[in-house]
Amino acid sequence: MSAEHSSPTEAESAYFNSYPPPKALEKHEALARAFVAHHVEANRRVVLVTSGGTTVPLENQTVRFIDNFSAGTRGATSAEYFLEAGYAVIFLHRQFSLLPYSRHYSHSTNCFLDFMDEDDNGGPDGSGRIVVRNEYQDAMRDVLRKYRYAKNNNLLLLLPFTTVTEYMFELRSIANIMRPLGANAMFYLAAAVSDFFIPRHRMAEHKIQSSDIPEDVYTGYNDDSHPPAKSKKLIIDLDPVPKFLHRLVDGWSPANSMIVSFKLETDPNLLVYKARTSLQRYSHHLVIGNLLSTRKWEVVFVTPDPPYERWIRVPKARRSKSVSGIEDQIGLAERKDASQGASSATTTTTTTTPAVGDESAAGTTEKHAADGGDDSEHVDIEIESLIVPQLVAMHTKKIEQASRN
Ligand code: PAZ
Repeated sequence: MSAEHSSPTEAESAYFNSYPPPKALEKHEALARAFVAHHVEANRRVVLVTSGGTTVPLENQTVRFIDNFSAGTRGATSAEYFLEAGYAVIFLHRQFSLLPYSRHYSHSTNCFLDFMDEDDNGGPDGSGRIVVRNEYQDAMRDVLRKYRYAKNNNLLLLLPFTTVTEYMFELRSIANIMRPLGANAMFYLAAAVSDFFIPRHRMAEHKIQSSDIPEDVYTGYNDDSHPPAKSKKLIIDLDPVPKFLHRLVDGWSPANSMIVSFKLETDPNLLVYKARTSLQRYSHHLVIGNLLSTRKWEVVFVTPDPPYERWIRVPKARRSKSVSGIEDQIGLAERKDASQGASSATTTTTTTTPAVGDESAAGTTEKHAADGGDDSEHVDIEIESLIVPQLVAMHTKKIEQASRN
């Protein structure tokens, strides 16, 4: 049966049976099992945060691969706010992408070496102890304490993946392992997962050669029908990656757990429509839509229940600077959609983070303005500090509903 006509369960078997499981899977499963058991015992909420981009290898013995832009900022930042809200976090992330806490001092932006110095009390050979420079002491101490707290209390489990297939295997396994958590489980799917790949049976085994070949190299073709033109081109034929959100919602995840997916678009005309379509297709609880150009400053919550669309924005004066972001595009996706007759509440949330279970999270200071209003404080706000408390409040409601049923 072709993948197009198979059921989600058949598509799952066909996909997973055609790959060997990732080498690290067994080890990751053991770690996840112990982590989940620990937090079930403590009756603590656990969120699986997925983060970063997936690669799509072009060869089995991979030299080249297709990748995407995601640095893992959304996932790593959100994980910190979940931890702050009392959750334990399984952080399923692209290897070498940003991590909670260490993201503040990476190797490129905010290079950690710039925060260090030698102290004045040099030894006999003139070499001083390495210390954090005075002006960074408070900020770094704060990050260090939070990091140590998470680590010492077994609240953060870091599990890396690289390829799209590794991601799929890990997601399936961890979701199953999370089952004993029931309603205390949340899935926060912020990773940028490739929509296209080369199925294993059509992948070149060895490095694709750019020279020493008589004609074009075609990889990913499932028959011998090469396009007619002859030149030294590499033509890649990709298949759609099976959509496993269906299986996560309907099979892998714990009963009553909360599932939040993200939808990224670049065209403001499409964002809300695509987010809504995804919610209808997979029947989960929330799609968070974002535009590539404005994702650090605004997102839209698309829900099955009123208000259906809810925009969350960082007020103008508190937006972080972003080299790649385009501030002029803030509000565009909402206005386009509103002009097509969709109902949408225009809200910008500017608040402090409430505690787990605080129902008032959604009732924080809200201003009705597309570009935000409050410029009384000039400290940058990370939009994840506005997103996560809203989710915590939604999760609380869901847990309460589950306990009544
Ligand atoms: O990792 P990052 O902070 O650079 O980007 C975050 C994001 C845009 C990948 C995320 O918010 C998202 O939308 N993930 C889902 C992408 C998608 O599959 O549509």
